[in-house]
Amino acid sequence: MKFETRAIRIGEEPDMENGSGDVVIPIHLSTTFARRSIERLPKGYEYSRTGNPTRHALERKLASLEDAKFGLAFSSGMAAETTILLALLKKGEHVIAFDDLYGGTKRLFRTFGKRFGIEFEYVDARYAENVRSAIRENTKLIWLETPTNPLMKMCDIGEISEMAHENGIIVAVDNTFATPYFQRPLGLGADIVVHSTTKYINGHSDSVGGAIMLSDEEIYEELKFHQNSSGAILSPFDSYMTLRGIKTLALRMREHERNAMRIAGFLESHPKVNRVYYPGLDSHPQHGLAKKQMHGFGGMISFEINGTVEDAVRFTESLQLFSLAESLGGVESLIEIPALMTHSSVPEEERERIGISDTLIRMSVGIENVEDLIEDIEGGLKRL
Ligand code: P1T
Repeated sequence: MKFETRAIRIGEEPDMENGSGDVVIPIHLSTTFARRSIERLPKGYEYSRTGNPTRHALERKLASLEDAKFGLAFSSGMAAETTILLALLKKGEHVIAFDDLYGGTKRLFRTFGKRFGIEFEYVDARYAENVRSAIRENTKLIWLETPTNPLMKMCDIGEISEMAHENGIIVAVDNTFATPYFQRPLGLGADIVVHSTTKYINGHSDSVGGAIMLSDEEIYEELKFHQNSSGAILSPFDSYMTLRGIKTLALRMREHERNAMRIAGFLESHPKVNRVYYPGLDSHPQHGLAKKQMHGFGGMISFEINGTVEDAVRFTESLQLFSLAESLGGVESLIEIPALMTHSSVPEEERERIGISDTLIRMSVGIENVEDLIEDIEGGLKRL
């Protein structure tokens, strides 16, 4: 079955024998499930934190889209990330992470590492040799985002996974920016895929959620145990919303990309724009890698305007169609300044070192009409 078909059909097969043949999975609100005897659970469900039919439908769909055996749906992307750390790491272990990551992920690593005695080491994973030279005896996990938030840096998932496995290290990839429509890390060699489903997967900015997809049964059981223990589950209503959103993932991603390509080209040729970070541009230093490991380039663009922080703030505040807001991946276009918003929790000198300047602007290009979007940006740049 192809991607578009799976996005619509998997997990929501009408139940013609025992159910009423719903073509859309119902929202199962029941917190508990009655059984005939202690040993006989109806369809395996006992208590809704442990398992819920609506959430299960979503988990099956998510797993299918990432070519994974197993899926788990969480109450947020951060809840999914926390569960990976809880399930896999113990005191004295070492984690290698890409130096450009979502600010909240770095905040989690910082606080978790300090409290539980785990060392997180950041490397520029664009160059796989940097990852190799950071590997130690006690390295347990390599954490990657590709493309990264917000600088759109990429790393070679296949090459890094190979060197990780030679050393018995687990590789987790945050695939939120690319989505499984454009990139499937498990097929490239990674062990775990993590998502903030709040973004493209749900796609409509009306549900906060997270997900983990993987095929290793042992790691899956460990993650499931910790999810159930901590209770970091997605609600039945949010599971339903996300199931509904996913059905148009392919359509939306094609349109996000088409609009982003046009806008990236427009920005690149504009005299008031200094630099554009978009993997689909020939000028992106890793355009070749993007073509090799992705099936498309997505809808996220970062860029530097030729001006001061005040100019950047004025520009983002002056737009009409791009809402000034954190988050990304919804049908509506959003704009933000990472240093002041999504990445403000990353210490200033660290931001400087990896290239997140105070004038860097990040755009989540929506699927409105692209001419309207360009007119909005053009007007904002003119006012500078
Ligand atoms: O917000 P939440 O669903 O908990 O997901 C966290 C998260 C994880 N990974 C990536 C790559 C992310 O971008 C995020 C959340 N990011 C934003 C809110 C943002 O505006 O960048």
